[in-house]
Amino acid sequence: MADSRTTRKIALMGFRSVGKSSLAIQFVQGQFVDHYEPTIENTFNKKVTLNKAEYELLLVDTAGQDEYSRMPPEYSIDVHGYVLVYGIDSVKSFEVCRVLHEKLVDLIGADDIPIVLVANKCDLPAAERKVKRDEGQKLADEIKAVFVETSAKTNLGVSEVFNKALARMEGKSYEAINNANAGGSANGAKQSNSAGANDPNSKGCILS
Ligand SMILES: Nc1nc2c(ncn2[C@@H]2O[C@H](COP(=O)(O)OP(=O)(O)OP(=O)(O)O)[C@@H](O)[C@H]2O)c(=O)[nH]1
Ligand SMILES: [Mg+2]
Repeated sequence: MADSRTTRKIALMGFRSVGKSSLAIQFVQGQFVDHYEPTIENTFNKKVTLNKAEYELLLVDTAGQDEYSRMPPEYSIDVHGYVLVYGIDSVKSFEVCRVLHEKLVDLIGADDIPIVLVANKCDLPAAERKVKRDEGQKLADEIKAVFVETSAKTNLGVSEVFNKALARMEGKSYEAINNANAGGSANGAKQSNSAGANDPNSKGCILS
């Protein structure tokens, strides 16, 4: 069993303005900030539990990248998993995720990298959606990533992203976490259930 101070580092990456910081802030601080302030680099930390073991999650909130950005070598050191984010209203941001994955494979030299692919801004009206859910799922399958649709604005799927990332890094299934937490132990769920099918904001989004 992991000791109580096990630290796991997750890098949030993706094109500019897709909501990386908003996802981190929603997960850690439980709030949504409407105004946009480009990130240089920021870190957040939060304790979470997996199978009664406590982990310190360190989130590295990176500056937005594009297809030409150099992948900083430090993102291969001490980073245990990656959250690649695109906005469902931006095809460009979706394509950048594909390129970032290629760059990560080159940098790390392996293709079994723990990745969660996140389709953010799911609260936007259907008319603004430019990337279909199926396209997101297909890319996730191609890069062997877990796929989650989210809204940092409504908190849809946000905790699921980080819990699934941790489970993937630890080689455990997300269902195993749910079962472990269902027992109501004191160390149990720190996951929001607000992203479930009953969430009125979840309309149009199906969580994987
Ligand atoms: N509607 C909606 N807007 C969002 C969502 N997430 C983020 N935004 C908005 O999108 C803009 C960019 O959000 P950020 O979280 O700063 O994006 P970022 O990816 O961190 O941007 P960079 O740091 O420049 O790479 C802000 O105006 C947010 O309020 C979401 O889920 N839904
Ligand atoms: Mg940011």
